[in-house]
Amino acid sequence: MLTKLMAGLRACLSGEASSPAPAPRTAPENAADAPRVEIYSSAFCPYCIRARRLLAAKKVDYVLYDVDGDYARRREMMERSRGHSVPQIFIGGQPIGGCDELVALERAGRLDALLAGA
Ligand SMILES: N[C@@H](CCC(=O)N[C@@H](CS)C(=O)NCC(=O)O)C(=O)O
Repeated sequence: MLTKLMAGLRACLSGEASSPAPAPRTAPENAADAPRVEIYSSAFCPYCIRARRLLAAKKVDYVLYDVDGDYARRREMMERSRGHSVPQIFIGGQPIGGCDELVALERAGRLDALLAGA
């Protein structure tokens, strides 16, 4: 248990925590029929920052849920995603996983289609 916690902490600290996440986009630039993108996130989580950067680079609007200190929101995240780490990302209501899964979809050339609702 302690080993797992330490590994998680190390992973967090070894990331890009020093650079801030981009602000969530507020101007709705997604196509009107594009699926809703939601991300459960924590302020100092490098995986969250990375995932949000990727979405921002693609000019994707998303709904951001900050789970820091919000136990109800974190519980909702765990129930919806069946995951316990942040970020947890949903596209069109479907859980796609965390940052690694988002990046894997991008590398596989499948993310744009998902974001377009194809
Ligand atoms: N593979 C995951 C790693 C995410 C991760 O380790 N997040 C850390 C925060 S930086 C976390 O939530 N740790 C707590 C836990 O795993 O319960 C991803 O790509 O999203």
